[in-house]
Amino acid sequence: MDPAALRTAVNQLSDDFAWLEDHVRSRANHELQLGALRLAAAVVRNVLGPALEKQPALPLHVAVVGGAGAGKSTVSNMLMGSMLAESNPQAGFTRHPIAYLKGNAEFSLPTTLGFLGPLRRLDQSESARLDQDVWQVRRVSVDPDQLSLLDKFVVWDCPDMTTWAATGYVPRLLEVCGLADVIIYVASDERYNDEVPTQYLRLLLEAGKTVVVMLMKMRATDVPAFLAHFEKEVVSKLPGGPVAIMATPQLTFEQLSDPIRKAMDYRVPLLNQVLVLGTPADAARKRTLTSGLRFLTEGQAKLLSVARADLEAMDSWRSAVQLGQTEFENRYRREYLTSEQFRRFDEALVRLLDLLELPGVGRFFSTAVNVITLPITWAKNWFVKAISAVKTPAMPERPVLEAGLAAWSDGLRREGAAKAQTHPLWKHINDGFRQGLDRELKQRFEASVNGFQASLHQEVDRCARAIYEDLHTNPVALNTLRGAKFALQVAAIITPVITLGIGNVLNFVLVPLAAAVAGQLVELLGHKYVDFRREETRSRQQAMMSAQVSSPLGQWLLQWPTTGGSIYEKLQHVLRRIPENLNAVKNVLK
Ligand SMILES: Nc1nc2c(ncn2[C@@H]2O[C@H](COP(=O)(O)OP(=O)(O)OP(=O)(O)O)[C@@H](O)[C@H]2O)c(=O)[nH]1
Ligand SMILES: [Mg+2]
Repeated sequence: MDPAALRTAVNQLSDDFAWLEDHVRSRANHELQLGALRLAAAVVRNVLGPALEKQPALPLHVAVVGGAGAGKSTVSNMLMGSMLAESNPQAGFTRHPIAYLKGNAEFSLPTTLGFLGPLRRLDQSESARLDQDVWQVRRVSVDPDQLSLLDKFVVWDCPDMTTWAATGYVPRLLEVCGLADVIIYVASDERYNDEVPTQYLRLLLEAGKTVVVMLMKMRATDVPAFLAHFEKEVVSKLPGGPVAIMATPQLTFEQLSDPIRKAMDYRVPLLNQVLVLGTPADAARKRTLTSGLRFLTEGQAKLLSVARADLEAMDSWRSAVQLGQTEFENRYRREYLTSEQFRRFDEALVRLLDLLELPGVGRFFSTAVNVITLPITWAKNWFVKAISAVKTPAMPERPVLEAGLAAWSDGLRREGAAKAQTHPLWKHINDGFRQGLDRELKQRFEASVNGFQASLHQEVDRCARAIYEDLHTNPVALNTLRGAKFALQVAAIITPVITLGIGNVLNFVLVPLAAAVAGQLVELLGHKYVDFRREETRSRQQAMMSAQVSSPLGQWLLQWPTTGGSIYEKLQHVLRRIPENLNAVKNVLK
């Protein structure tokens, strides 16, 4: 794949995740899944994108996250060794991500298009309280004699994790989480197992992020008990786990204002832990990339499951359409085809029997036989007429088809009305019927039925004609059949004569009778053959109707909600494209 195509794949991927998120935003109880989609898009933009562009591993990114007022800005200050991050008693103070970068760093932030997605970089320093979709960079001067992270890492102080409401600052937070190589999850003693931050922690672990937990603000004597408690109450219920759980007891004001010298006991272990995770940098970045890809590919079904309700609604629409189609086809067979006699075949039978008559002088024989069997044939015809029930004529074809269509369409309209409240797709269908979906269906039906009937008449005609024309073109078969018929009649005539002797008066009765029976036998075979062909034509007509009328209508109905630029068309598109693009990107990166 060429670089331009890859770039397109990455852009489409992050756009498609964003579209999906937008698509399900209005639904209730989807917040966690929306968060996962947002994180997925952020991983695509900030990890996959730079990797494809072969951006260097440095700088690595450490993001400091946690509940409101947990001590994130305080931990950020410990990490960078200065007081640049505003820690504030007001919970929810930090409102946008702030990147702390070494003042004279040899590295720079990624230059990939789409880096940090929808967030705008501020040109100048602003208060951490600025509540906008922005991020800013603050430069930190690093004392070369002190242990520092900033030779390798950018430290990101983030807004809190106390809500999933995507309308506020949550997208800013998740954007940086997607980027991060290491995440420090901060929890303070009073709220260490709050539900929402714990849900975030779970998501980060599910996404394969490398997480270090830092517990804050407890009394020094409580540290062991607190660590054990966190392990038992929170970590044991999570998938996988953080790489380390650390604690910083309540610091004094002096310690907070000079973490390098005065909070060394807590700062140094934390720095060492993060540095270990970032060494070597290439391996750390590779880990971020691999786990990001795993999250996106193995977790794909879960990520896309937000669209499950849509897919279920589409499935139930498909079932309703197919059910209607089957009933339409059955009705056609039941009400029309089974009673349709195809008169052309009766005519074909006459012509077939005619063809079996002997030509030339043989005609005299046939005529003679016909004459002597005439009274018996009359008697038989009269008898058959008397006992056979009057056949009900078939309903004309078109009204049957029209009634079938009306039932199909009505059924779907009723289903649409009944389910309109259950899912937007059904509402869309219900609206469609209100705006004339059934009229459009009828128009399509008319067009296809006209085409079908024209081709049908030709087909029935061809089949009926084939019954005798085939024999015309095959003189060997024709002569064999004629010969067989002749032999049968001769045998029927001479058998009584030989048996009774030529002078027996009974011959006057038995000879015509035997000749008539032989004639009837031939006629019966002809009937059977023509009926067989008639039945064949009936099946073929059913198949033709299905191919030319009911199937195209069914297909059109199935597609209807997903065409014409509807969101369901886009949804199908997105659900198909995400796996394709992921695969393409994965194949290049693995
Ligand atoms: N004395 C003392 N105060 C602390 C300690 N850790 C945090 N605090 C205070 O707790 C308050 C909240 O800390 P922050 O670091 O601002 O917390 P945060 O997680 O960044 O909060 P938001 O940005 O508002 O979400 C601040 O007033 C801090 O000074 C500590 O160890 N000792
Ligand atoms: Mg803060």
